[in-house]
Amino acid sequence: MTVLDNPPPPTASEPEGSDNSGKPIGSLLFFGMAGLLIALVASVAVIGVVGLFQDDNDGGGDGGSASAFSSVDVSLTEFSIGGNLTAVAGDVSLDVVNDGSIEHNLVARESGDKTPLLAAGESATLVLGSLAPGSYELFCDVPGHAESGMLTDLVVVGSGEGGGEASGAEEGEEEIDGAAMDKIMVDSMLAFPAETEGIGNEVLEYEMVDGFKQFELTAAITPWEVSPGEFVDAWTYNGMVPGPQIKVDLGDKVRVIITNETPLGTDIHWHGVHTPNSEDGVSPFTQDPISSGDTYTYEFEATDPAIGMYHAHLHSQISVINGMFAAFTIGDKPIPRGETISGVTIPADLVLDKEMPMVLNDAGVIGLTLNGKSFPATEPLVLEPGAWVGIDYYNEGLTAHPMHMHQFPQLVYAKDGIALDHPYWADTINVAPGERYSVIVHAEDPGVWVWHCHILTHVERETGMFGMVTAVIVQEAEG
Ligand SMILES: [Cu+2]
Repeated sequence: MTVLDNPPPPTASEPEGSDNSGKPIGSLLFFGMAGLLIALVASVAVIGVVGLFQDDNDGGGDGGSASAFSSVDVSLTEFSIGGNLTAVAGDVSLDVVNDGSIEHNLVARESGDKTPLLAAGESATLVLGSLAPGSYELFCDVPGHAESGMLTDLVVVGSGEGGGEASGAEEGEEEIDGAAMDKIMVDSMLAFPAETEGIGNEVLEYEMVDGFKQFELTAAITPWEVSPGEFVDAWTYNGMVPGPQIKVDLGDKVRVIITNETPLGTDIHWHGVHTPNSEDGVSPFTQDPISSGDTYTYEFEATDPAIGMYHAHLHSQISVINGMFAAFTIGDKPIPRGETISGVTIPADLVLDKEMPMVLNDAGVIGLTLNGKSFPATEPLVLEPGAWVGIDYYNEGLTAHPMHMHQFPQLVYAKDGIALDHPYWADTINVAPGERYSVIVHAEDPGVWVWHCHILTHVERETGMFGMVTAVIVQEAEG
């Protein structure tokens, strides 16, 4: 269901809803994203014009000629395998370029042939030998990458075949159907915002027991709808991705009881939170692993302010990237009220109209996501004009993400929960794994303002927009 199909009435009293954005959203979103769209069409066009050609001496009469030779350009990015992945039966080789920002390789499933691990910008040729018509699976075998999207098929057709995408490739060049690609992209964008089951980051309730704020967590593998209709087996705390937020006050005594229903041992590390060494959650150094089926209790006093995270430490490359991560906050955030930064004065009596955690991930079964959801299932930030909003970025993934907000500068006032002596305004904030950046934004201008990771392959692929995109939606002022 798109917003255009079924616009619900705007509801001024419920600015947080993801489905109250009203009829103009689709068209506004389209124009707001026009730049991205153009960038995508241009980049895919480059990828699309690949050399699917045959030797001159393949005279056309002999459909299965062994002289046919296809060289196919393949582009590796986080996390997809791009290019016009078709070839003519005969000798096939792949010219593989790592256009991403981290290491990848390319493996042919059937033969096991593979390129070396390619650093960003490196290339290699993968010679596959003589291939009969059929489908040949290609993937990146860096752990987690195939699951995140780096899995595709090379389609090999007979040289006399006219079907499919190879039909226009007679004289060595593939025709690009630009209108069809435009439609795929625009349709994918107009699906925003889409509803899915499950919302992460719910604030976790506690009980007061023996003077402790006592929180309970269950770690388990549970279904999670990452994008509309796409359910994955996520590793979750209390069934949600990101896990529930824990918020306590300075000086609180904190008790967290975790029951481990995952098949692996686990622990909880309080990332960016001051604790006694015994509570640091790094088995086997500070505790034994919490075996599958066991329950374990952490206790510490919240002695220092924190804008932190909690996540598993043992087997983190499985459990964390698959969903076991969440926000942990101690005390008030050090917003620079009354200060003037680059000529802009923050009101001394500023009260935030809304706060939003923005947890980034890019790997495992969760993949490229904002708060556990891939576009168009990402939640928009819906605001009244003139609203002040606080956003805390947390990166629980494997690579950095430059988070760009259209129109509104973001005032960065804390890094990893530590107040900056010199806060600064920025429209793009590069958040590396493990980092947290805390910002406030003054959203003055109505409209749909796209908010996304600026690694463009983290937001678009040939099947349309996906991944790390959402929008700030500032509603029209009430007349
Ligand atoms: Cu990114």
